[in-house]
Amino acid sequence: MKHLILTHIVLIGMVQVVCAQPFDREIHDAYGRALILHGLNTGGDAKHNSDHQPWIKEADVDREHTQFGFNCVRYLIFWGVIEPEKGKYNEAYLQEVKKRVEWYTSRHMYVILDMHQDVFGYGVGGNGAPVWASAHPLIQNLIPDKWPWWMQNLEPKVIRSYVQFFRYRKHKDRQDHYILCWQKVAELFHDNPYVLGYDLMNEPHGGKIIKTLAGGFERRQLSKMYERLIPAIRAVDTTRYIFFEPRSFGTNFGMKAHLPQVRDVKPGRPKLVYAPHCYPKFVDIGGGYTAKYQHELSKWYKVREKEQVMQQSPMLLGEFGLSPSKKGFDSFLSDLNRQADSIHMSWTYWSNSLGSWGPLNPDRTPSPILGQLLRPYPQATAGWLISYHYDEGTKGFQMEYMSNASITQPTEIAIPKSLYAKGYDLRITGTNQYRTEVDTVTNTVMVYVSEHGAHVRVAVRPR
Ligand code: 9MR
Repeated sequence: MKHLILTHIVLIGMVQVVCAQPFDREIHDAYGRALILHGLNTGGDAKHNSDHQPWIKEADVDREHTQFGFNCVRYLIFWGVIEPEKGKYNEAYLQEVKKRVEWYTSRHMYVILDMHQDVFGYGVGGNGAPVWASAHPLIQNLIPDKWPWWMQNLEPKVIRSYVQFFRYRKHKDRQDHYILCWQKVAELFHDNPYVLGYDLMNEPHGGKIIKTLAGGFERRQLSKMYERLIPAIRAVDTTRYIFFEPRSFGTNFGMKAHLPQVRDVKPGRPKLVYAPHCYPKFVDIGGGYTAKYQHELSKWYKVREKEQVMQQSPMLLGEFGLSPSKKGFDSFLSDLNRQADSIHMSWTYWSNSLGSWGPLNPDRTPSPILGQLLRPYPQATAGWLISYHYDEGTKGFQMEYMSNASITQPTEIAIPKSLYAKGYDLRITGTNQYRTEVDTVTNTVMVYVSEHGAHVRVAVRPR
């Protein structure tokens, strides 16, 4: 839905002029439908697996598509695996990525390619950047292993590596190669319509904590890196979406970002998506979603909504997740989902690796996480999506939209079968010029409305 934003109010004497500027709150498909994406990061295990691919087989992808109703994946790829030696590309790895990407796209699931990194890269105990792009690999480790993994970012050699990467004028070749690496990926995927886009850098970090928290990193370095990278990707690909993240440190918790508005350079409407992560303090690393920390989640949302208005882009919550052993994990996921639905935010859960935080146990049976992620949602809306809502208690689902009859493809709603053991009733009001179809393989309901501008209401109730 076009989101009307009051961008500025100009007072001229007693006359108040309000300038409004519209932006798309949702990602749109090639037919003009508003998309809501639900899917899984795939997967954390790829960081450590010898082939750097996630555990999945094609049958697992099929199960996500048909049984769980997911319509996308955030697929991890790594600069250091693509370009292990400076200027030499690992074509075999890219072909293996392509093969797996096609497991999704052949099923019309959307793929977001995430250039992943944690703790800078392979040369300094993390993953992401190639060894050759890191500084001082031999400086000794100072941070104890038992501390949370992201504390490794305090290692001097890690700090130095980030600082050098983002100090462009002095160490140009690091970013230049990162950019070439993205061009290589874009060349491989730009003509696959179900590759939705490119997540430029997972959880960017500036190295120096004070500078990072104070905003200098995002204002002067990260945004400049994006200003180099986005035109380079656009030279190869003007049709995919570009997903960009703020700095991770603090913003994952719910602190505000300092990233200036990121701009696209393609002709026509920009195709950018703001893609922050949500790990409110101290839910996943502390005592869980207890009364003391529940407000941290709403705080996170408030901050992100403001930033979305500034960024003028749809939002994807690229990562959120926690262990099902944490107190209140289920309320956390249900509160998070409710708020995501209320602002039409797409999401990808961290991550689908088996066991631990994953929705499946090591034997591939559902973990308690899965139940919290399965819900009806409007995957594609042929018109203006006004609202959608799922009540986990009653299992009732409602959505409202304004039909656009010039869109040839239907509105598609995922209705995971496992939620409705005895079936469900579907009620459509607001128009009588409609027909529905059900895809019994994917459990998707398709609604075709031939009336233009009808205020359509769809309701699903369990039998
Ligand atoms: O869950 C992941 C954990 O097992 C790893 O040790 C760690 C370091 O690689 O990364 C964790 O995943 C993080 C992801 O890569 C980036 N966003 C936060 C995730 C959860 O902490």
